[in-house]
Amino acid sequence: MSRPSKISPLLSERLGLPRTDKERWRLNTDTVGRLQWIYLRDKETAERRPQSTHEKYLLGLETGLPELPAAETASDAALNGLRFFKELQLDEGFWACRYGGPMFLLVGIVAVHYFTKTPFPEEWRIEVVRYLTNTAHPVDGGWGLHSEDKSTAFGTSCNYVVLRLLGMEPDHPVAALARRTLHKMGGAIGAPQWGKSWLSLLNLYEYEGINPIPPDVWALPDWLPIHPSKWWIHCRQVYLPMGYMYSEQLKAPLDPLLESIRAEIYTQPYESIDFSKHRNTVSPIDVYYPHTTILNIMNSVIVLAQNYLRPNWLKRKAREVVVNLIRKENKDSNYLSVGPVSFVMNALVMYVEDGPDSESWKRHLDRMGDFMVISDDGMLMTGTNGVQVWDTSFTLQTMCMIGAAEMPEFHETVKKGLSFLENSQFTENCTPGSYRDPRLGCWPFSTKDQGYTVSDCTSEAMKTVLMVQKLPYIDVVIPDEKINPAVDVLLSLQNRGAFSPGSFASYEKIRGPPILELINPAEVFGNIMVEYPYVECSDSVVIGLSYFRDHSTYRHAEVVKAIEDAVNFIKSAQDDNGGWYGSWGICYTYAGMFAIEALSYQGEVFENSESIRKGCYFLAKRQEEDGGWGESYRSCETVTYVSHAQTQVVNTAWACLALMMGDFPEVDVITRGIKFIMNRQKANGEWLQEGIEGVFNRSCMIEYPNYKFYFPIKALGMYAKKYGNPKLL
Ligand code: LAN
Repeated sequence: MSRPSKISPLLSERLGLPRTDKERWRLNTDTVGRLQWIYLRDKETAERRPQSTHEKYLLGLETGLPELPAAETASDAALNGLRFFKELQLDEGFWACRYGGPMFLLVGIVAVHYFTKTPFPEEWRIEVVRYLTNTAHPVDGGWGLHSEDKSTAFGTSCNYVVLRLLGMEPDHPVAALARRTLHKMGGAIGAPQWGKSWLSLLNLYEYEGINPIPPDVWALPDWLPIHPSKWWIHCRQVYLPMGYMYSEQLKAPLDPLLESIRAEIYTQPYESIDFSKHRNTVSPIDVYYPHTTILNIMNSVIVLAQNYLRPNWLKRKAREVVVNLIRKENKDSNYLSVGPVSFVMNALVMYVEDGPDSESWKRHLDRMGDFMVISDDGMLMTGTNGVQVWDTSFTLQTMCMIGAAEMPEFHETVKKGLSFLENSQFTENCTPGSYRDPRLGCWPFSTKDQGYTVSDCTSEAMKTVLMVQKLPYIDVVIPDEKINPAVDVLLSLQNRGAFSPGSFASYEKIRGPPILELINPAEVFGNIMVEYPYVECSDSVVIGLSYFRDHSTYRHAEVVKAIEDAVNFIKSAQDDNGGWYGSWGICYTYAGMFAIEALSYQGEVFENSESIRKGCYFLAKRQEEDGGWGESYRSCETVTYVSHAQTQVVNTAWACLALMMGDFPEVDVITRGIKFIMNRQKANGEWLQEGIEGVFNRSCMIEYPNYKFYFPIKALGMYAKKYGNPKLL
């Protein structure tokens, strides 16, 4: 069951909660995509630097962008959309957004500030309190794993603690309601392992009540199939510092505030709880991936072993190995780490290891703001340090595909975007011994500084660069010699042998056996232990390599073979009913679009391809009465198509794109979808935010606010090109 939508006016306003002055926020950026919101306390400084259109838009302020001539055709609507979206581009060429959704991140950054006695900036404090107030469940006042989730013990315990640490009194109506809901779920004792770890750091839980996170596994020989270097990158980068916290039993000193929180979040007195009996206590509402018997047995054995058999030298050795790897991760990611959870944990480890005056801790501190974004409902912590390269790639591709890139009014947008992609290409490999693959010549999802390439991000960015550089007014800034290394990496990332041959995973090749999932200890996430074959990643790589195949003869035979093998994988991943399950977007509409696009690049269309026929019918059957599509995030959890209560512009754009790329003969179905998109467009060319668009690990949703721009624009523009741009409205 999803939550009712937000009530207006915002709860924080109805309750009269303090807020900062929206007109004082500015977004600091640099040429490699850094995003940092700063608050100008001084009025005069604020006046000297007027807010830009994108800043106003992101803050939910009036942008003053004009009404555009009413669209009659799909092409008018596409161009109107682009005219609006172009105004949101930053000078450095990329687009910003609020990359929110996950509701378990703030606890990390607040806990690390509290532990290290680092003052939490006042404007952040005010706005985080507003955000949590505004995102609390409208009925029960709790929080879930993500912003559209039902309330869970994880979300509610962690965010309750955040509010209390940030100064909300326990009898404040927001805190009181959340606490009541938490108690109904059995209290904070039912938080999953990650929640228990943060609570333990804050001295609000006891380490003996957490299932073991032995850092010692890092000291095992790395050829072993279970060695963490074989795990999915996010899993290994989170469990690395979490293992350190666990092994060193890091704990904030008890103080009166913590003591009173201890008394608030449980259903019995803190001292009366035997924490060692609660390693496996997780609120049933929270559980997505229950423990397996193997995991439970393993945990019990490790608990005994670490209490009685773990020699001190092993503990020391493990600590040394872990800290060294964290230092490498910091260097290779410019202190950002792969994601927000490992980022704050690594910061904590550096504080403990190197001290409050150390360079390493200060570098982390300087990065904290890269994850904090201000929006109309408050301030949140983002899922990565942005979506810069991903959004820029799709926007530029869209402009090329629909012919807008050739129009003089968009030349600057394209040039700036290309220059950002140029600045974002990796120019160095990672530190040896960090278990990282080559990345030279590749692109990231967010920024070059973050340092991680993803198969599909490289492929989509590469395709974009190739497309843009074919435009007559563009100088080639990334010549073939600089594209070829990206192709080398893409080819090296294709899975071979036992693990879904032909497919592509996300950051790396599949390194470890999927059976490792049996020891997934996180309770709330699925598919985290190793890399998996992802249909969308495989699609994007096929699309990029196909484009490259027609552009260059470099490693031609291998490129052709890689495409062929990946296409076979894509076909084998299609369900009997014609759908493809999407792992990173919601869900079947998302993956359907990518898969059909990939196949269409091989000359497959409805007429000649069974796979495309099935894929098209799968989508066409799910069109709603009003001509739109609406897919619920529940599709991701249940692995079967679930309709959303409301039709959605983004799902509709994906479905229409799929049907057009597959050359679906019932054009009327597509036309109704296109009209639906046009009807939802505002007079200034924009579309408003609807349901959440993305997902990870099957259970956690994440926002992609710019999807509502470039995918509808692409669908409209493609429709106009393909069907002669008839008058529709
Ligand atoms: C992302 C965001 C982008 C996404 C795509 C490129 C869209 C995808 O095709 C491949 C996987 C990738 C890169 C991806 C992986 C997991 C991420 C990084 C995220 C969904 C954004 C946030 C998420 C990360 C794991 C969140 C932090 C939470 C933990 C459980 C560590």
